[in-house]
Amino acid sequence: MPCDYSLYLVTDRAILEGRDLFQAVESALRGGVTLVQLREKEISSRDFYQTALALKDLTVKYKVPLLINDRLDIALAVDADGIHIGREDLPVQVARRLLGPQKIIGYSVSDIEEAIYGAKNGADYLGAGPVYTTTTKAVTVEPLGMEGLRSIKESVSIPVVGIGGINLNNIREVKKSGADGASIVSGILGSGDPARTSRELCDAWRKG
Ligand code: TZP
Ligand code: MG
Repeated sequence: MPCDYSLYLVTDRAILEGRDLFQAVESALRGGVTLVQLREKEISSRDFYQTALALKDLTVKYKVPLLINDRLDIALAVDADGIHIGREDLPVQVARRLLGPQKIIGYSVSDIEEAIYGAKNGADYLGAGPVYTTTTKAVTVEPLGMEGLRSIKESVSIPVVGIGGINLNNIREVKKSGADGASIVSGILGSGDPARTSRELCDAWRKG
């Protein structure tokens, strides 16, 4: 089944500042996010598993795929729809061998060389970033900007989603640069009303 990457929510508890993760994600799902990635960097494997299990129920209810950041074991344990990995995680081809052909594998890239590597080794889509400056993740590379995002998109034939600093003010630019979707953390979870913000982001993406 083809995946709709257009409004891709990535979770981060720090952004929630104590607000409930499930309520925030459900709100974003009501607003129309098309894909959800559970990204946890600081919890135990058991807590990661329990969170993933509960989020799986929620995403199934809204018929939206759930991807797991980094952890192939957690993805397999909860039968998630796939994983999102980067160059410090399992190699893409190994993840593909373990997950099989049906699961979605996303790969993080910041330049054309990494993009070609990911596409060649079996990724289904690329997360290209940071597109703009962001404080959500400590990044060492310069933002790609529109030109960088466009050149990555043109270097591969698989879908490319932009990530990093995307919000209502710039999501149209991301679409114009040829991306297949916008991957967003703080632009949705940092909003007091994720449903409304997601609805507005969806509209902005659709109308271009
Ligand atoms: N990878 C590259 S930038 C980033 C990740 C996970 C963080 C994006 O967060 P935000 O809040 O949408 O800028
Ligand atoms: Mg990773």
